[in-house]
Amino acid sequence: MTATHEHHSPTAAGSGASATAAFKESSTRRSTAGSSPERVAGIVGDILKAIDDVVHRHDVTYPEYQAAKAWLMSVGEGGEWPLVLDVFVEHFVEDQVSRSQHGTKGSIEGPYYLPGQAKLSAECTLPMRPDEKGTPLVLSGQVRDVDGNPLPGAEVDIWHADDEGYYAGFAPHLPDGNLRGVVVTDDHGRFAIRTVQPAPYQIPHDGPTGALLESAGWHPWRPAHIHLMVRADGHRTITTQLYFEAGEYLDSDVAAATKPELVIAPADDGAGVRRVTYDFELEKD
Ligand code: MBD
Ligand code: FE
Repeated sequence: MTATHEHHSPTAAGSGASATAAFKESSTRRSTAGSSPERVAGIVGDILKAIDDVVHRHDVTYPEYQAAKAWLMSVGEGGEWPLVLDVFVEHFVEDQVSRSQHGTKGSIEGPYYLPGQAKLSAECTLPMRPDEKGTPLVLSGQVRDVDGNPLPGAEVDIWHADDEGYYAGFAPHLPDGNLRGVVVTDDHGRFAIRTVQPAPYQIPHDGPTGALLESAGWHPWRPAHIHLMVRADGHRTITTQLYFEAGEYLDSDVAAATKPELVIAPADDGAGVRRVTYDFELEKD
């Protein structure tokens, strides 16, 4: 079979299982620091009260309760909890955390971050297939602290979907590490990353998350985006995403994770390469 579309569409269950495994591997995400019985009771108690409020306001019936229960079970069985939570809930948490964050705006991490990617020098091309499709894109910029001092040796950890909207590590046809890398800034804190423009991302529609979207009449799309995690010693890591001006679904992101400050406008350089600069500002720990 030739390298065309259908045969390599990853399944919801496949990418869900990969996302679940990736999350479980990262122990740093499960710190219980700051927890106490009072805090658990307060937070969980208020979540239950919010559900109570919804049940009353919508006069929820037993069949609806049983349908919700069946759906929640299928989300677990399909390994789609990382997807469901990061699409529908993470943006609330990110919004709250960002209130105490200075410098570059953050956005949600989503389910497809994989640590430990290839370290690349400041001026680099992301790992890609020899025939990688998509418009060439060069993202360059500088990492600085909030006082404007450059941060040499900072890490720009970048990952994004390919020209068909698929992520390496979550779609079996893609080589590991494709369109992912950890770029180390130069002596002036600068970087220049060559890659290809990602396509909008469609939430897998053959599993329970897709079924919910369909039942609610909501579309399954995220606008095209590039994920970044920018780290420097002694500074607060920024997890964010960049979006493209005039991109489809910018105003209706199913994951509600766009911010006007994160929209870039690459310009064609006359040789078929789109170029854009974006600088990152990190606050001290
Ligand atoms: C993605 O690529 C993503 O960024 C989010 C937040 C959810 C699902 C897929
Ligand atoms: Fe994404």
